[in-house]
Amino acid sequence: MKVFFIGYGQAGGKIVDKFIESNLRTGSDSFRGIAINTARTDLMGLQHIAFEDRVLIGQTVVKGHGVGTDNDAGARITFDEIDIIMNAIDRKGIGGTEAFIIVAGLGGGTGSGGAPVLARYLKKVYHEPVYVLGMLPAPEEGKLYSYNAARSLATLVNEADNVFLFDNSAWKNEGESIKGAFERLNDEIVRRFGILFRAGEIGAAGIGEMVIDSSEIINTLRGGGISSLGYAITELSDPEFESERGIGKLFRRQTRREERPEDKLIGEDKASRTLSLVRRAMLGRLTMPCDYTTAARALVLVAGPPNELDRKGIEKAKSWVEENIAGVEVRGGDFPAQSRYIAAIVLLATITNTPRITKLIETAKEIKEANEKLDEQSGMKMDESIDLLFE
Ligand SMILES: Nc1nc2c(ncn2[C@@H]2O[C@H](COP(=O)(O)OP(=O)(O)O)[C@@H](O)[C@H]2O)c(=O)[nH]1
Ligand SMILES: [Mg+2]
Repeated sequence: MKVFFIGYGQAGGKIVDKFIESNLRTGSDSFRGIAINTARTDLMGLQHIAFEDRVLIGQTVVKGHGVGTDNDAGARITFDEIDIIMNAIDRKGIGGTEAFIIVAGLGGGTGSGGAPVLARYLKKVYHEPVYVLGMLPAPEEGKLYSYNAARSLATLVNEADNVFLFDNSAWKNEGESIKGAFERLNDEIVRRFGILFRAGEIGAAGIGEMVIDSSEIINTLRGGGISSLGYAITELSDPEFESERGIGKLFRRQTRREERPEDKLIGEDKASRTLSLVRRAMLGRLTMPCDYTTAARALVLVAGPPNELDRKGIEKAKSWVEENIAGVEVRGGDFPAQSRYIAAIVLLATITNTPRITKLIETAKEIKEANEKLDEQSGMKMDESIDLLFE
């Protein structure tokens, strides 16, 4: 799929920077991207997004120093300077774009407040779907971050065509600081969503049996709401490695064959390997932990060397996913890629009943009530401005 990324705020910019890097590394032309921020230093820290594609907004208001955790300010500045942003997108050129993806951390200020406003404008101006890839804050970041994330998410599900979530708190390790985890988490994000967003790309690795095209991703996401992604890989045995071994080759080869049935996978075996990989992807840790049985639609994608993938495995995996989710629409295909690994992703689209989001909304309500008490005391209304923008 040809994707136009807009990295909004610090987290968004860093992650889009990595998507662009992966594009440069693989020689693909599927991704293009720009970064938008109120903080100059965040933009300066990027490495792969071209300088002319880094857009500083709110200069007259915050003078390049960012909005902190004030997502009202993030929304207002975006609203006031939407022309600057839309011009930057135009200048980059949207030719061939099949989807816009706004990437933002939902707990902060610039991305949290700005992403919903930008989503609304993009939808007004362009026909292509507008998706958001949002990162949820960890509770330890503080209640204000949860509050921001809840407000941003509530608005985003109305403005965007679908919201992919990644829950920072589910992905950081015990004892690891959230800041220390970001590099690693960003790699996990780009690895998973990179496969999904690249699906349908015709690469050097040949033609797959069942290559999916962008419209299948778009149709899977049509229900809107919130979506989550599962991922698993398996390593293929390496025949070159084996032939490099000298003495005892014969013996070793025989035992290896017994130990590593993957060496000679054919037909049925290949299919069950695909099925078990897809099961691992869906039952393992999802980008947004959720009850997969609530998903309205799903998409299964298996990436690897074409001779290791087969139609039957993907069909089996699709049926298995269909038996396990709420809806009956399960799409799927393969993605030829020259690799020592086979990777599977399962997109669970339009999920409901996520305890993490229920918790987030509870925290937000507590804060809202506390704020209202403060408002009464001070005679000011704190919670009006962002809501006003969307009435
Ligand atoms: N996964 C991930 N999350 C991040 C990263 N940086 C910040 N975040 C999250 O995003 C939220 C917003 O932070 P930030 O992007 O700095 O805010 P903004 O610049 O005002 O949009 C934080 O509360 C974190 O939960 C990052 O590099 N990776
Ligand atoms: Mg920041």
